Amino acid sequence: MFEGLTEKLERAINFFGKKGRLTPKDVKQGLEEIRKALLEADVNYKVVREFIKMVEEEATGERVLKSFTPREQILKIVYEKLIEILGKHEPLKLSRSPSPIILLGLQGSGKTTTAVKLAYLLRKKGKNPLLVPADVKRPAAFEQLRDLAARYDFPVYDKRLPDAVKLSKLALSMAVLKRYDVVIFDTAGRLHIDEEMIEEARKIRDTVNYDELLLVVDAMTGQDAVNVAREFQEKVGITGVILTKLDGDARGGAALSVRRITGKPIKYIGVGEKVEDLEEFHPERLASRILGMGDLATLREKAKEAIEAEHARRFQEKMLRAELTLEDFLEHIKQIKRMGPIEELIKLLPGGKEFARYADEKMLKKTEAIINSMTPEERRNPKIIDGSRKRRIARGSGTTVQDVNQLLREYELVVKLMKEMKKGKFPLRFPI
Ligand SMILES: Nc1nc2c(ncn2[C@@H]2O[C@H](COP(=O)(O)OP(=O)(O)O)[C@@H](O)[C@H]2O)c(=O)[nH]1
Ligand SMILES: [Mg+2]
Repeated sequence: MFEGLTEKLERAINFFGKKGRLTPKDVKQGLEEIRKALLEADVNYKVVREFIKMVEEEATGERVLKSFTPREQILKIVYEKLIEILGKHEPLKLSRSPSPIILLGLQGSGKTTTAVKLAYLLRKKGKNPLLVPADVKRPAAFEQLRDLAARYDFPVYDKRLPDAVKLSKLALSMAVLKRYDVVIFDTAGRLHIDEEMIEEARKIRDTVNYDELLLVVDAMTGQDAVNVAREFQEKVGITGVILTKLDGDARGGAALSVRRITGKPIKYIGVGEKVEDLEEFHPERLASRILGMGDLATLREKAKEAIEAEHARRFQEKMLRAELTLEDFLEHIKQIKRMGPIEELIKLLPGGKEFARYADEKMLKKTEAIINSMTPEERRNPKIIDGSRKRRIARGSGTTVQDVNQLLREYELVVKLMKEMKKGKFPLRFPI
């Protein structure tokens, strides 16, 4: 996947490694290399321009971490900006039962294969999908879907009608009746976009009250894929894109351009011919693949360490003085949250298990609300929090007195652990 791009970007990024300190001129020159790498990978020129601008602003800005070499800094920035350009992960919308999902796209883009792949992914999530061959013109299209689906025991709507719109309508009623919870429509493609195809897509769009109208595009076709996506977006309107054949020698241009050019999210990526070869799109994963993993893992580690070290130092100081306030407690929990893979870090924490619950988003919000409803005095000296204060705090934070009690108990537990640690009862395992 993206070998050419990975190699070229690596070379461009290594360019920054040669220098001890970077001058603005060095930065310009390095960026020029990155720009070339992206253009050669067939990334849309507007997207390239935007990307370079984003990287440049960040690279010459203040927010650079001092403990990083210039090469590491640029790698980090490029990684973050790739993620931004690729766009956010947006889960498939399944708002009702059955949820209709329409697949559109040119012939050969991978619609039929993707329909079955999607059914496969959805079944793994406990769904019961029905496949609908809405390409009524080519008998072979029906047979292809039927045969592929049969291998995995997926039900296929098998009524044959000359009208794709009528067929879609009937299939949908059948899905309601038989309680399928997702209906995937595999529509007719053409070699090129033409009016007839657009018209049919619009009709099906207007007939089926869809949850998703997904365009399947072949990533190997680079900017052509992006142009097709733009045209579909303009003429039919889509809710997202599925990029197929990213396993081949796709250069990366389609993947990196499609979100910016169409404004629509990439929802899935096809990474092989097999039915198992469809993945949910996650920008970090794709960006990691583009940049090569090993390098990034080291970088991530280092970034984490740099941030942790500072936080840990302050936290540790307070701990050793055994004067952790509720504010510190909250900051500490937030910090853990920010650092990602919670489980790993939890293990390193003093009183790790007690903290684990706070890593949960809801719990964190609650804790934050409770602490925010306290007066500064209460935060510094929780001992003064009596019954009436507890009631006030609970009311103010939209929680219950039990919630407040629980937080205070856990805080006390941590303070106790700290004291024990101070006495050397169990060893400090820092950072964090
Ligand atoms: N390597 C690879 N091949 C794919 C992928 N998705 C589809 N294909 C192949 O692309 C060809 C066309 O796919 P098909 O589903 O028939 O496209 P449709 O005409 O849009 O329905 C088939 O040979 C598929 O096996 C993918 O993600 N990777
Ligand atoms: Mg097909």
